[in-house]
Amino acid sequence: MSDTIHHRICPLCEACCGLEIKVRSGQLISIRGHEQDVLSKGYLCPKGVALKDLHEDADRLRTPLIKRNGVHQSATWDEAFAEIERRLPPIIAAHGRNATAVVVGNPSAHKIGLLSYFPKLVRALGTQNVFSASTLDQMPKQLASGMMFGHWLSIALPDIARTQLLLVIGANPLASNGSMWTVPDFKGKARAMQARGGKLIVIDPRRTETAAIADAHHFIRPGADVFLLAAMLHTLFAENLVRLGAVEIWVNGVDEVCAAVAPFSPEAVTERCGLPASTIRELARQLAGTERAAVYARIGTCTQEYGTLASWLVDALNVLTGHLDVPGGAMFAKAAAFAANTAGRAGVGKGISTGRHHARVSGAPEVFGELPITCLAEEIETPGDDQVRALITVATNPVLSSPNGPRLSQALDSLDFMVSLDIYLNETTRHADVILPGLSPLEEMHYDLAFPQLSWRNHARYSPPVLPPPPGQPEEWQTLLKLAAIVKNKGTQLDANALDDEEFAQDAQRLFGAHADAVIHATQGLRGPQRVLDMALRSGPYGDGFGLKPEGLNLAKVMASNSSGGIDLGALQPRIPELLRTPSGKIELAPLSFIADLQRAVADLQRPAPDLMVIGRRDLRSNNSWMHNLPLLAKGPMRCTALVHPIDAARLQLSDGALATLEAGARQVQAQVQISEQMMPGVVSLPHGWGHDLPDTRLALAAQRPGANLNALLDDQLRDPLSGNAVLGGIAITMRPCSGVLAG
Ligand SMILES: Nc1nc2c(c(=O)[nH]1)N[C@H]1C(S)=C(S)[C@@H](COP(=O)(O)OP(=O)(O)OC[C@H]3O[C@@H](n4cnc5c(=O)[nH]c(N)nc54)[C@H](O)[C@@H]3O)O[C@H]1N2
Ligand SMILES: Nc1nc2c(c(=O)[nH]1)N[C@H]1C(S)=C(S)[C@@H](COP(=O)(O)OP(=O)(O)OC[C@H]3O[C@@H](n4cnc5c(=O)[nH]c(N)nc54)[C@H](O)[C@@H]3O)O[C@H]1N2
Ligand code: SF4
Ligand SMILES: [Mo]
Repeated sequence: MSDTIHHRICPLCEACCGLEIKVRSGQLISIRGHEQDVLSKGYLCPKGVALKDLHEDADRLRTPLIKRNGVHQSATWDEAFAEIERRLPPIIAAHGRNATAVVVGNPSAHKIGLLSYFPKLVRALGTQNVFSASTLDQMPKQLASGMMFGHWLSIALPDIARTQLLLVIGANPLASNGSMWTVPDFKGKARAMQARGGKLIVIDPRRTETAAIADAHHFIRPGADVFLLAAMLHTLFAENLVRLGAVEIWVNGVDEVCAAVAPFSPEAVTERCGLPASTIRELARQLAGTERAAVYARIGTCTQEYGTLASWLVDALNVLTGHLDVPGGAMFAKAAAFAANTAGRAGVGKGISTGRHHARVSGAPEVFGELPITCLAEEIETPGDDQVRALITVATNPVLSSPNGPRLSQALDSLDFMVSLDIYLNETTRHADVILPGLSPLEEMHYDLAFPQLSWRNHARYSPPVLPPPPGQPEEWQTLLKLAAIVKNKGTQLDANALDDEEFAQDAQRLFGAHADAVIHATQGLRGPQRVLDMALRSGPYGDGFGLKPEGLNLAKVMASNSSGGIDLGALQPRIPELLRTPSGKIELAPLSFIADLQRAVADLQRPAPDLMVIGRRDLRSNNSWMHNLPLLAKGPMRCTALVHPIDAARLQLSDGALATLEAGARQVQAQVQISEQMMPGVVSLPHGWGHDLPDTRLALAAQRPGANLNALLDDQLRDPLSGNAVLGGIAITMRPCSGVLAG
């Protein structure tokens, strides 16, 4: 039988590479980069190749599991839904809607079925207890961008194709392949920038892979970015370097920012940052003095107690150096579908708000419809009205990915009922009473709902399924609709497609009012996420307007471009004021809550550095907590090591390769020491997502070399107060040698 070639966007990380997949007789033969892909041009990383391992992994779940007498047993879909119907609605009937909670995780961002249908489950549940990995990750960036530009996903990205200076703070795209910035082959693009005379500068407590190719790298004390950024702004004002450039007439609040950063002279912050005042001034001058420049900051600056402030000041720097919304600066993508910043009236909007409700136990405010995920354990543990008794998890493994995992694990055990939509029986789903598996990514269609809003270049790409799904196994959007129906007491017998027709009709009515029938007619023959996508593309900024603009995009056209690598919609274009959705129609440079929170940083200027702090790390061959079971990625040296500077190692009598105990308060983990000059003295780096040594999981390969769970060490009570984001770095620890042998 002859080989067939398929083209599929990789769903594993934000780079969204186009892959070329060879299939013979239903078997995967090879996976490589798709040279013609308009976004990634043939680039891929080892994880993309490992999609074959994922597809073939014997531990990946292919049937539902029901826990009976403490043991997970295979079940049919009918049995699984029946069990959920038997147990979940009575809990809601007895204790109310807030007795349920949902948590959704990172892979859902890469699944159109999950991302577009999860909100339907949330609406059906009607609970305020909605949690996600966003509060372990980018919520500060979304909050800052939302307050400044008016929508949660209006994120400014470096226009790397044209910039001459890129300042990267707390991100390591050479390992992560970019985040809140879809930029496949960052390294190639950075090298091209350097080849045309541009400079890459990295600020990170570790000399990372990205720092290693940079023109300059500066260590910073973990958690001190807000001080550095405020001092750079201070320098701009003090040295009369502020210029607003193209967005000048669209900015509110310059004077307020000037006043707010007054306490943060470079001299005042130098100790706190671990950076000389002269370096801070020089960075500000370089940024102001380079015509095409951008500041990009990511998870290192978000997962800290000043996450929102740091994210805000990054864009304040972009604005005040005249680099926002200009070629070569920090620009906004214009996605073909699903972007709120292309919907409705251009240039003005409702803006965003937070705190529409609060977490019952901690009082933490709602942000973007969610509560901080680090509140989940206490919401389950604490008795009272609205105590969480039933939980649905969707593509998430917070026992490993969220701080104080062991506490959460215990809390999950105390639930009355738990359902997980997940493809593995892992550290979190082992607590579930019912597990409902999704398909292999290669058995699903794909269109990135979020990432074209964050891409280095505008585009539209669609992937059909590479392989047919196993007979009888629903797609995840269908499973979500069935769950929603159960919660709404509609029973288990309703057909998912009929439920979908009903939902779509409602969505069309909400979005298109009097034209709803025409939209339903125009999209007939489609269903599920495909139909949602066609509607979004056709009504989007490049769309055919359901026939009004025949040259415009629709699903059929995007589908037809699959083998030629998708549709290129060009380089980033200036979008202000059209993109803005703030009530003022301006960029809000000085949101009141941010200015107020900056007082916290003023009070904290003198805090001495702890002797030792821990930060996180990513590795190209790993992906948060769930890809350690794939042979291609698992081979090679142990990646879950604690990097320690030689000075610290000598001081603490730690030797390379030996086991050490890391301790923070009452929490501790054991990890293998790796002595490394990459580290800033006083800082230790340990990756997250490890710790596969818990019982009752089904991850045979991962369990052979489990690694240490960094999140068993971290405190679930530490949050950025504005965004609710967890603090994952800069935590004070102690470290000492420990006798013992490490598996693997
Ligand atoms: N200390 C520390 N902790 C961190 C971080 C850090 O830097 N330091 N990073 C944080 C960040 S940025 C993030 S995003 C979170 C991630 O945390 P989570 O969102 O919880 O993601 P993972 O831990 O990767 O778990 C993903 C889950 O999805 C399942 N899964 C994979 N594919 C599918 C699918 O197609 N369908 C379904 N239904 N399930 C699927 C996997 O089996 C696994 O259970 O971790 C955070 N945790
Ligand atoms: N291979 C791989 N790729 C991934 C993932 C993965 O697990 N593996 N996860 C994906 C996910 S969910 C995300 S969110 C992205 C994240 O993508 P990135 O933001 O690029 O994440 P990291 O590689 O963890 O880089 C964060 C950097 O911040 C530094 N840092 C830590 N604390 C501080 C601090 O206080 N200040 C400063 N300035 N720097 C600090 C760390 O040393 C690290 O180098 O990666 C995605 N891509
Ligand atoms: S960088 Fe790797 S994991 Fe990320 S999308 Fe590309 S191939 Fe997939
Ligand atoms: Mo993330």
